[in-house]
Amino acid sequence: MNKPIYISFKQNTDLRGCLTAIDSENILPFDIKRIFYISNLDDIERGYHAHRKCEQILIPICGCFNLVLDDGIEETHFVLNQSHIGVYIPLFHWLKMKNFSKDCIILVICSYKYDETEYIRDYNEFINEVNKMR
Ligand code: T46
Repeated sequence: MNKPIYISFKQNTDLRGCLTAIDSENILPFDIKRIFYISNLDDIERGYHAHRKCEQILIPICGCFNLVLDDGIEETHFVLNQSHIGVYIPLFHWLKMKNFSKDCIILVICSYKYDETEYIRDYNEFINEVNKMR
């Protein structure tokens, strides 16, 4: 099973501002099939699911939030507070997102189309499936 990791993207900063490029050929562990972004976040936690087929990279392009990833054995905590640093989420990792700043916008890069049947939204089912893979 792949491990979650921080991924840093190159920032091009000059007097005009900052441009961050996400180059799938050089940096990403998968081909991009879809992107979406999450904004207008409240204090309510999001996530509480895992993916069977869709790998993802989450990037806080504005503001900050906390991410917790659970591989069925242990939780790993990530602080996402820089617009050029994201976290790669492998398959079969239960994810929770919380502590969003008021200005937070999360860009999500995906390896797979939106398909509700590839989500695992029940934690006991997640544990059962992960244990079968070990
Ligand atoms: C994830 C985290 C980081 C769509 O119609 N199309 C889409 O491409 C997506 C991603 C979602 N939806 C619908 C499904 C739900 O009715 O949008 C609604 C909200 O989705 P959800 O409750 O899953 O939102 P989050 O923030 O808990 O999770 C989302 C993604 O769904 C998920 O893939 O890993 O962001």
